[in-house]
Amino acid sequence: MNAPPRLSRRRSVCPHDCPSTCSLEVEVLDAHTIGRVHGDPRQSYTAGVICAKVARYAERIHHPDRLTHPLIRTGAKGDGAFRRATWDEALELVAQRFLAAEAAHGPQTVWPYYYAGTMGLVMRDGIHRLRHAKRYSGMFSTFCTNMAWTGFIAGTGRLAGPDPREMAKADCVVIWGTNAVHTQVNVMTHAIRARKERGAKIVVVDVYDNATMKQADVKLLLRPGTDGALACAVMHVLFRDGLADWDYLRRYTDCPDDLAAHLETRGPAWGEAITGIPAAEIEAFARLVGETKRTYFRLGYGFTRQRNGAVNMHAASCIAAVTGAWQLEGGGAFHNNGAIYHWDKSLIEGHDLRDPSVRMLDQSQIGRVLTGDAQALRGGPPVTALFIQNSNPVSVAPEQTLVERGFAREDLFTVVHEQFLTETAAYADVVLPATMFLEHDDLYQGGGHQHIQLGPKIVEAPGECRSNHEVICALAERLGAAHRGFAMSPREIIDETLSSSGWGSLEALEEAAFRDVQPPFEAAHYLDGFAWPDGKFRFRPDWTRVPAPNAGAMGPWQLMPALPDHWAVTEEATEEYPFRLATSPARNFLNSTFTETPTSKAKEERPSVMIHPADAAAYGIAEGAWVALENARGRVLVVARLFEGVRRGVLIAEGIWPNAAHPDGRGINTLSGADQVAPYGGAAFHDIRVRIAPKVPKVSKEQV
Ligand SMILES: Nc1nc2c(c(=O)[nH]1)N[C@H]1C(S)=C(S)[C@@H](COP(=O)(O)OP(=O)(O)OC[C@H]3O[C@@H](n4cnc5c(=O)[nH]c(N)nc54)[C@H](O)[C@@H]3O)O[C@H]1N2
Ligand SMILES: Nc1nc2c(c(=O)[nH]1)N[C@H]1C(S)=C(S)[C@@H](COP(=O)(O)OP(=O)(O)OC[C@H]3O[C@@H](n4cnc5c(=O)[nH]c(N)nc54)[C@H](O)[C@@H]3O)O[C@H]1N2
Ligand code: SF4
Ligand SMILES: [Mo]
Repeated sequence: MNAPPRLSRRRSVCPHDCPSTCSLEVEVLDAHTIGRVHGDPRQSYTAGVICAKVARYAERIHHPDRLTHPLIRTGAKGDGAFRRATWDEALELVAQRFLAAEAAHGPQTVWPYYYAGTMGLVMRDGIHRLRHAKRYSGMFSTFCTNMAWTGFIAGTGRLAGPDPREMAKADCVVIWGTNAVHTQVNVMTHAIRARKERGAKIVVVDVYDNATMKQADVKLLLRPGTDGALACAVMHVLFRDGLADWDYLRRYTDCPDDLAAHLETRGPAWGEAITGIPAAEIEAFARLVGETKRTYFRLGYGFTRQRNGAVNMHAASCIAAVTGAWQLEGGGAFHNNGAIYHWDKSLIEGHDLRDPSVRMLDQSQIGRVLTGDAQALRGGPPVTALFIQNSNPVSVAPEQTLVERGFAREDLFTVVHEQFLTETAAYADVVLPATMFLEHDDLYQGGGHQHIQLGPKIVEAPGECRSNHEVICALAERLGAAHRGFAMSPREIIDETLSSSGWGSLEALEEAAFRDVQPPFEAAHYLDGFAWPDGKFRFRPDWTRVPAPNAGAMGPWQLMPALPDHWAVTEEATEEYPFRLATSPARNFLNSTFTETPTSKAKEERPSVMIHPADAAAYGIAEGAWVALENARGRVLVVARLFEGVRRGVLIAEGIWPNAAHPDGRGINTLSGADQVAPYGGAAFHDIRVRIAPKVPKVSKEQV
């Protein structure tokens, strides 16, 4: 009889783009193989709990389709025909083509493109060092955080808030516009602890009765893009009924009298007309948060993916200032802890080489950039060479019709460094195989908590995979880019970055695996004042001066309301396009990641759309039928799911499926727009108007 394999458990961090950034314990079977992945109970935010898709990570890391050696295209663009190549041949070809493109059009014709496949600071952000050294085009990141961060900072002045573990000490937890059960399961751990131990109420605000709302005591189901109206109507009631904390307002906020006066005309009936939530439910919610001072507002990203998203985030964060919830343990508003880490990224990103005159191209407008839109190109040269790490734009970027047309260009040279042959990689001229997080060393911060964590290399990568850092350094050498960071190991970079940021050494972090850097209570609750020069929370933000990660106002920012309001700039339904579509996250996928793993695919079944049964009846649509959603940007086929938990006129399509999973090859982002949301850009992925095509399309078995 064979002895069972000896298990060792190694500590790591989940690298995925998820606010939970869980501490992990990984079962290691041998130098190449892992078993189950567990949440580390020693890290108090993870508290031993992780999502199912990462618990079964063995399916992804040991997937038979992983890329294990470089590939060079032999077929037409996008058809996925490649031959095997050596690293030397592939890197030589890339360098030669990048240098030729630069000679023909100048360095800005090369566009390094990336996002958050891994959130490790070394592997994610090292690409900046290469682009600064070469003066390649920059990228203005707009997929995810712009409206949310800008809207939150508008009030507080700082991207930070009360310790997320305090959710467990709240008497009411308001989970607003985040489907935490799908997207950041640990929020539920702490919220449910508050309910169990303190009888706390859990309120969920969303546009459908999603997995999180199913666990709520109070469900607030609103129309997409109307959260500002809900927040205003709630604050109206608080002022009207004497539930506003005037001592707090006078001491800590900029213009409470103006706000109270402004809200006089924005009561529950006004709120009902805009949000669709009955006035009595708005009143009850207002009373709950007004009488429960220890209310923790956990504000998510989802409700900000609207053209008025920044205004809505700011409005929601204002409620805690009106009730004075910020003062108490378990009270206040939290979105993300980005500001507490104060990283010195100069080594990782090569800041000493930065040239501020180099153009920044909008990540979400990649379709427009690649199809030669002069405005998107900022009047500069065409992009003729792309270098992609950590992102799958042919699936995740809006305006997919343009994106694919751009990637199909014969005069575009595309390099994709990937773990799988994604739909983006299938368009590449050169594909390079990438390591996964357990196969390289990296450093992580928690967005939804307060830990710095180390993810060391614990298994060998398959085949010839190389890490992002290795590829960046190898390219730098061939492209004549010089910086001392290109000659350092990831461990050396981690050590120096930790110490220059004031967080000790690699050795110390290695021993502990993570470090809790929660700021003191007074600072986290802004008891010493908010992070503006006068220390006051801003009800009246200066939208042009909100410190945002990227400079320069965008979108129709001049039209933004001065005080919290319903700002009617969303892609409203019309007679021609009578439905509002949100493209909410699927539980078993993470953006387009995990769409390759068998269990996730099986659990999600098919690309589908949730539709209210009365709307379905009006169109003669039966459960399980294929329907075509259309707008001015294109058309997408999905399976209808009849669902009572969505308002009439609203459609929900969960998940970013591969385009090829849709019968005619058009994915959900065919329908989303890439116009820049005010005031600092961003993509409105849940703010889409569509119609249901009158003719039900015929879908043959082979197409599915
Ligand atoms: N399983 C899974 N986990 C994920 C991801 C995933 O795709 N799948 N994505 C990861 C990434 S990159 C991120 S940024 C985070 C994001 O995580 P979240 O903060 O949860 O944001 P979203 O996933 O965009 O959407 C959350 C919810 O917002 C709702 N919503 C849409 N429009 C509105 C609105 O106008 N008002 C309100 N109140 N709600 C609205 C959606 O229906 C959805 O239920 O999750 C991460 N985790
Ligand atoms: N319709 C719709 N579209 C959306 C959204 C939505 O809610 N609805 N959400 C948007 C949001 S919030 C975001 S953040 C974006 C996400 O967009 P992306 O950042 O592009 O996210 P993923 O689709 O997860 O793709 C990440 C890719 O990186 C690869 N990868 C992972 N680790 C590494 C590594 O170490 N090295 C290299 N070279 N590659 C690696 C993975 O294999 C994967 O293919 O999508 C956006 N698109
Ligand atoms: S919940 Fe998020 S951070 Fe935690 S394991 Fe899952 S994907 Fe990773
Ligand atoms: Mo995201």
